[in-house]
Amino acid sequence: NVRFYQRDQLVMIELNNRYGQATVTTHGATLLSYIPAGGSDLLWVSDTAIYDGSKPVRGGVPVCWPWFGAYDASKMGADPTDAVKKAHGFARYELWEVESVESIGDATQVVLSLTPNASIEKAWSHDFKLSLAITLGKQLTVELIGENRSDQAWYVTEALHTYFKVAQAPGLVVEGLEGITYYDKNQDFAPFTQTDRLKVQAPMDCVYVDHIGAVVIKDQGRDIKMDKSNSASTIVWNPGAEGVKAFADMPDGQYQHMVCIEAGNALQNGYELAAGARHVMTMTLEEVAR
Ligand code: TA6
Repeated sequence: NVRFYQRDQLVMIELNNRYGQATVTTHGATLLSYIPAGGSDLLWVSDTAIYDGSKPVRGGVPVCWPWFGAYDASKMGADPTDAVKKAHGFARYELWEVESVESIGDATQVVLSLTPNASIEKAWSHDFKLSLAITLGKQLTVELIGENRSDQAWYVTEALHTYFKVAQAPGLVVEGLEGITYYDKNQDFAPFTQTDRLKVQAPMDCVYVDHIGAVVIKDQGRDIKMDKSNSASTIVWNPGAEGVKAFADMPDGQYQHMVCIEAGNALQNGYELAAGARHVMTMTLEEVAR
């Protein structure tokens, strides 16, 4: 119930069992598809996504680590390397190793890992191990495990940058963020409070902080639940009709059918990872009955 195949330059790993199907590529450890048995894909991938390894595949669940968004030298320190700091960290640009593929009861799990290499060392000077464990069971569980293998603490921000496939993004209702403070990137990160259920705007680009619970996406004909642990931020992004034009790997109209709702630790929810310490952030996805 595990199949390896090639798509253009990328290696794909497809898990299949009684609970459905999940596909991940070793490039960036990006999960690209999750289809619960009898259902349809929860994840969106762009029709014009690039599979040649030159950039992250646009869609699925890119891994943003060890920083989310732009590199913040005030928090993370002036790194001795002077290379350009890629947006959302380096992990999603790298080729990961397949560490294990196994059955756990009736679930199927694949674990991918990343350790320093020549290209990472140009962008970040610390020793680490980053792992992503994807478990296809009754729910889909994604664990992002960061380990500090250096002799000093460093600061981490991160996200599982999940692109959900939805019938209609503008106006889409998302429950679970009521009462939460968010910072709006489209308004210079000004703070606001989410008073009611969220109705997704296109465009929107907001980081909800100190939010530890689940969200439920009220898609047409189905509810999608995203739960998480050790994640204190939830990020919601849609580029909108104008913004989408800046993305060469996203056809203009498709912003209407995707929304990023991300489990993360961003802005003030970043944390120090002590020398020798390990941090596990978990996200679970499932379709729930109405
Ligand atoms: O998570 C939201 C965000 O940071 C947006 O600001 C937007 O730029 C998006 O991610 C996509 O980023 P990317 O680097 O993948 O083009």
